[in-house]
Amino acid sequence: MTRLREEDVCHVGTMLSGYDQHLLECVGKGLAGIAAHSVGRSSAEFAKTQTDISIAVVPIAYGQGIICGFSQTVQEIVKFLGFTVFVTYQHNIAGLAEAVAKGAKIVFMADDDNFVAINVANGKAVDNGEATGRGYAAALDLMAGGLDGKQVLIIGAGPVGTGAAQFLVGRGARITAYDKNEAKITILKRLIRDLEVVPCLKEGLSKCKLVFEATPAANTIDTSHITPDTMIAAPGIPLGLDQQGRLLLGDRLIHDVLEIGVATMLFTVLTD
Ligand code: PYL
Repeated sequence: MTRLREEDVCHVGTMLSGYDQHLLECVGKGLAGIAAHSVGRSSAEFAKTQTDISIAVVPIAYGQGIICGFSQTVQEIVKFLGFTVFVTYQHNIAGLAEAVAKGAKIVFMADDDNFVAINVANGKAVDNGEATGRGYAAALDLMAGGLDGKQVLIIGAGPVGTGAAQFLVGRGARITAYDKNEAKITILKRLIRDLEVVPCLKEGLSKCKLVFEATPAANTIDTSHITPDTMIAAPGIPLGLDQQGRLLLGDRLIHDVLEIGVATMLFTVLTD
């Protein structure tokens, strides 16, 4: 998981409306609709809960410390989805206590290794990695008009790639996976029956037009493999495509820094 920087998040809040419209045009649903799809619901089902709950974001100063703008960006994404949300004045444990004292039902917090959302009322918790994988897989499902019987290449078998694989299989996709780390592939094989594994990225990209890029590396996908049928879901930074690849893909690329992951985390812990 690549640590975000202030410059990665500082513009997210001001661009949410435009990004939501972009998702609507290229995926068929906006941020709320994609997150709802990731939990098998419609966004209308969450509209009812927006008014009666309060959500907190707690800055965590342990380890490498606070990322300027990170908590505020999470707050802006949650607010854009129509919920009441605040960033605690206190950090760390004191911030968690403040959140609970102020009646927050959902708490978001991230240290250097984990970013979680916890439903204080029912104890449900979700990690950003799995949620991001599932949320992006839901977006790819919508963009592709359904995945039943379709082959999807997953590059990277970590928490994000694994979260994506489980959702994609649930939607009927056949999974081909590549990861240079054999141990990760072995774990994924236990979770995904009939998983096909390719020995190199080139072979995977030549076989699959639907691609889920879940590695912390930049430019993993060579533009020579991008065809008019290629669709790519590539969460987080660095992006696994160069500028030419982004231009070639246009509206067939799903990519952001935090938005789909945070929206999916929220709708996941709101779902009983
Ligand atoms: C959750 C993001 C997604 C990609 N990389 C992950 C990251 O940057 N993690 C570190 C988050 C640290 C937040 C800091 C704060 O401001 O509360 N502890």
